[in-house]
Amino acid sequence: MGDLLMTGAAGGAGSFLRPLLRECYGRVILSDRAEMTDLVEGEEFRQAELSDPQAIAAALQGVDRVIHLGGQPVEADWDTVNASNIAGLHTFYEAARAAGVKRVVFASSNHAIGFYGRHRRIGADDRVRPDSLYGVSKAFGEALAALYADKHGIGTLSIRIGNVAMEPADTRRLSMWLHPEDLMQLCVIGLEHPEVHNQVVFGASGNARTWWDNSAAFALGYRPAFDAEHWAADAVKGDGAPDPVGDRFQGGGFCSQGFEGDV
Ligand code: 15L
Repeated sequence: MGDLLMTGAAGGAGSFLRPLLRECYGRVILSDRAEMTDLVEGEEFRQAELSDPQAIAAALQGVDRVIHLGGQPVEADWDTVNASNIAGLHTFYEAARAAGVKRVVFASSNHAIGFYGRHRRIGADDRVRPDSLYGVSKAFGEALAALYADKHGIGTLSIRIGNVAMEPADTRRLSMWLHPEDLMQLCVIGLEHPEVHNQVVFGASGNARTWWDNSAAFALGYRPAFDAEHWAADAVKGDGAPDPVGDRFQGGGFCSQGFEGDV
């Protein structure tokens, strides 16, 4: 059996997952474009920038399963999004194919479907409605994952992550918050479940106010242990000033950035 690699390991979700991965797998290879110096027993570090095919190939040596969190994590200009999340993701999948990787957990995002209204309940098969160039790049990532699954046999679980944090930060997050342990559960499903080929699931805990039908994840055995509602009284204190556009849509402020439509 090959090694497990996690890209984007220095980021927020990566930092939450590190101890959980060590506990579950004992050994994990971490990769990030930023240098990481706080390694502990069971962790190895391979520095790589997604736009550098040689570095990505070196990071993937001996690896057969990847949690791919790396890339641009929020909205940015086209060149930045393209370098990491479009061209960079293609570089990553090509290197993964060449390295013989069998499974990828792809960190997609709620921003691939951010322009659905908050009154809508959607499932993983509803069409994408990106709210930003970043959201478009995540929709592209889901499509690239489908191609590499169907054509090259790399099974991928694309997780449309809501917001990973210890507690929900505001009213919007009450509907799409994801506790790190629930994220870990989804990652293990993505890495291990024999039926994963090219599935899209929602990365959300068992939130009472959810906007998402996550039956695709439940069918794979996902049993979230947390519900944002438990923190509802505190979460609403995190709400910012009213946003007439963002407050209507699931993607929140990503929708109002540069918005020129009708409110
Ligand atoms: C994301 O996709 C981002 O990576 C994260 O930083 C948050 O902005 C999150 O979405 C969110 O919508 O809360």
